[in-house]
Amino acid sequence: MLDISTTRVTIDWLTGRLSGNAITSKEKRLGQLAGLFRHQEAFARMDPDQLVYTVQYWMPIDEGTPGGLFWGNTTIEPGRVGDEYFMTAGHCHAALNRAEFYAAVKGEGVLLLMNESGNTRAEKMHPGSLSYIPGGFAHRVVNTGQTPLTFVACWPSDAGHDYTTVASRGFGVRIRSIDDLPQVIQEVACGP
Ligand code: PAN
Ligand code: ZN
Repeated sequence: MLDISTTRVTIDWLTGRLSGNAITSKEKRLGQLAGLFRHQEAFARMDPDQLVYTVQYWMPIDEGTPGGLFWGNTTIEPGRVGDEYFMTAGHCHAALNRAEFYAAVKGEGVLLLMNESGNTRAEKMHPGSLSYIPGGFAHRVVNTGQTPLTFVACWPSDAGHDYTTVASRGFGVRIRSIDDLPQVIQEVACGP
């Protein structure tokens, strides 16, 4: 007789949280995100220890292995730097033709997707939204709501992460609160 084993990892679908020994996690606090937000003066006035987002990963095989998959979740806290909402740093995959799924569990937000020509589009994220991020598209998530935004993600184990491209060129747009509503605004230098 064959034993039926239990899985090494479980998901709480109400929260997206992963449990199990194989899970790793990371936190991003404001102080680690210098240069990300447009309004540098507002940034300088805020607590560098303030939590912006947390990530949990399950990497069942070594990073870089072709043909495998990784699973993770991200929770972005509600908040703003000036009129710009809290968001992930954003990246493109180092292997440019590697895609990814994002599915929102809780909260409200916007996924920014920028192709290699620098054209950006924005997609709503809400509980149940499922977004396909094609290979070659830089991706960033913005929490436009009053509560934490949680989404789960699945991506290839040989995708890799390139943060320098997004850090230097941005997305061409920013999601800002204008008259208390999230708006996609073309990037401009921070004025008075
Ligand atoms: C996600 C992201 C996660 C955090 O797992 O890594 O949301 O965002 P940053 O990596 O931009 O800080 C993913 O897209 N993996 O490929
Ligand atoms: Zn990714």
